[in-house]
Amino acid sequence: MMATPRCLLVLRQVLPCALGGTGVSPVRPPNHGQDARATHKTTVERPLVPLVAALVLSVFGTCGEAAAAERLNVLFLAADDLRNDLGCYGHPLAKTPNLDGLAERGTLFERAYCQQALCNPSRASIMTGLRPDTLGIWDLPTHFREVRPDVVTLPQWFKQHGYFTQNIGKVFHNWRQEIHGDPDSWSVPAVMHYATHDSDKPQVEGELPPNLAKARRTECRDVPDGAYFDGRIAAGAVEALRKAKERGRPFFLAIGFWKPHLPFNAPKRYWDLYDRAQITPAPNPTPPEGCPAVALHDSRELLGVPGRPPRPGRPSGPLSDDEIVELRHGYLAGVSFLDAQVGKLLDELDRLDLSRRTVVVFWADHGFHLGEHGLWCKTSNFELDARVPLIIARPKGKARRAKTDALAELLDLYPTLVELCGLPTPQGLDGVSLAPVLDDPAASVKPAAWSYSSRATTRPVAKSRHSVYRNRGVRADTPIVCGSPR
Ligand SMILES: [Ca+2]
Repeated sequence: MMATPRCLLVLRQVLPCALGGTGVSPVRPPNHGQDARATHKTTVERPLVPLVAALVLSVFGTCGEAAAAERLNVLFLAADDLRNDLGCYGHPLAKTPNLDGLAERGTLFERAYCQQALCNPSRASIMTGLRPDTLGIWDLPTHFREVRPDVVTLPQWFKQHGYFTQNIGKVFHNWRQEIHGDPDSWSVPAVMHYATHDSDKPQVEGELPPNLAKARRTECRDVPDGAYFDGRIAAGAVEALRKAKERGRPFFLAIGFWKPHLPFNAPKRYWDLYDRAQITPAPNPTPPEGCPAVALHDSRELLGVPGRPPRPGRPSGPLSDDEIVELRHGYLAGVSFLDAQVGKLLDELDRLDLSRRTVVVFWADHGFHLGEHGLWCKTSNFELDARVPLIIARPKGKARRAKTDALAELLDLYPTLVELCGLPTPQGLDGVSLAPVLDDPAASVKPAAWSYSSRATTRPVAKSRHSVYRNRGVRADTPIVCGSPR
């Protein structure tokens, strides 16, 4: 549940290893800065690829269709701002029976890392299989099509190989962007994918029950799941699974839940799963001793922008202890709300007898802080932000019930799912397939995992993590090899 100050101390202890080449090698920053962006013209984005794929499908005709009918489906489940606060990851309070059940029949990655603890760069990286530095995207507004118009996304690759691809909910980050999601990725238009989190207001028939929560950006109302985005997304996903079953084509169904992202507005029944008396403020509410300022931020997403007047209806400034505990309670409620929606999909998958033919993957775009290190929300490279839950469950009957310490990066999902479903692997991806780890949890496919930010680049190596800092807010700056953040 908590991150310890050990994170950054460990970074420093192992830095000589990264700089001097001793220990784990070769470990180099992959594809940094402009050089990488200029030279990384990949096969995956060449327009020739879809033409070749289409030609192959055409040539093989009905044989290809028959083969496609035998292919595995993909249920691709995304969570927003979810750190590893799940029962299956050992959280002492979290009630997440459905995700725990998914982990029971799949492989749980103990050391999976996002590529940047911010929605857009993380999701752009996952969906293209390219690092933030390869894409040149470290911020919220830049859509990956602006910098890589011909890149072939993960679902687009499946679509080009005969799959029916569909998106319900937030998969691509899209708010503040001219392009809404990525229409090229899907066989049908995405739905419930473009909004702001604060527009997730309760929708009920009749009188709206009172808000029983008091802390800023919390809401506790006795309303049904469907009052909020994620309840409606789950209902839409259940319907999509039924139609996919009828359609009979292999499918790639991407469901993006908006929780447990702020505001913490899970329906009351999920708040009621927890005893407030058992919830405490973070035991490490101050930055680690000697922590460089570049590793920290001002928590403006929750606390407001320093020096600016608070937004209407949104308090700013320090939190009281009661608020802190209520926020931590609300986060857990959101995690359980999310878990319940995932459960609806997994139950429907079983009911439709699709579990035997479907790979289920669950991931979060990045983690979150709830007062640890004096931080709220995300964008740091501490473990609580960079480390993410990742569960991959192959079709039932090949259950692993495994946990692995193998390093994994979210951009590895692209080559992993492609391999699991028997598709050709496009060249030029920055990740590697995790399939060997699914076969053997003791296996390892990479020596390092990298997380980036506009302030810092961090890479876990073996059992440690290394940092390379870039200038804060300067996207194309040459990274400064650690120890002397400018
Ligand atoms: Ca996010």
